[in-house]
Amino acid sequence: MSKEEIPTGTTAASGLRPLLIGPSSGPEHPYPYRMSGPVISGFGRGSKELGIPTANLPVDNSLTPWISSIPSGVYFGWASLLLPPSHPNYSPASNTSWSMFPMVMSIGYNPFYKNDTRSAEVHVLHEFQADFYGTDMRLLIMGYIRDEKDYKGLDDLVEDITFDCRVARQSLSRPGWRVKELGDGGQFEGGWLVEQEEEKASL
Ligand code: ADP
Ligand code: RBF
Ligand code: MG
Repeated sequence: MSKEEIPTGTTAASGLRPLLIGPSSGPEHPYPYRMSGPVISGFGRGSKELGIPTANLPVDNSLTPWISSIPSGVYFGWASLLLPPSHPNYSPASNTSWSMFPMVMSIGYNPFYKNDTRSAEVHVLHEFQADFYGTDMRLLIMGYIRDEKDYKGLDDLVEDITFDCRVARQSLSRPGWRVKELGDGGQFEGGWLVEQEEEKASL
């Protein structure tokens, strides 16, 4: 079997890194994982000033039992936001109230900052004109990029995160990884991202 050539790039702290994750056919077991919840306040470290704002989600073992057992690290996939009509970026896909975007995220303890609680934070690969705290977010986590690392300085951390963003964009642009619901040739079944919430059974 001939090996496919995988494009690479380099960063100062991590050297040679692959730009594509997984086979072109699409994500493999156990992916995708689903996660959802309201966007909450994070550590308030000014990630936004670094150009890498992260929308934090509650880490709740009862809602997402798998979260305690998956390795800490950097993941990528799709984020769906239920933005209110008053938000400047309100522009849902057709037949739904949700808007979909590619994303990169970190799950873990941020060794560079030595957190003592496990966080899940998502950098949405889209430029927003306003914050969206409190908005419901759904995630389809499609794959794993790398382990979380400690860094000598903030510049190295930011360079690796910027590279993660390139990996996510390139990996998700393949038809087997792009969600059908975007309507532009994607083949991956992402219906859950845009489903209306089931009517709550009345008690
Ligand atoms: P916090 O510490 O409260 O998480 P951040 O500096 O990480 O603060 O900023 C996160 C907030 O920025 C998100 O909750 C969201 O409202 C907003 N935001 C704006 N653009 C983005 C984006 N592209 N990805 C994620 N969050 C964004
Ligand atoms: N924090 C770390 O300590 N080590 C990491 O390797 C790391 N990787 C990240 C990758 C991505 C894609 C994102 C969104 C965050 C990552 N973080 C990591 C968390 C980062 O330290 C946090 O978002 C800070 O608030 C950025 O200033
Ligand atoms: Mg954050």
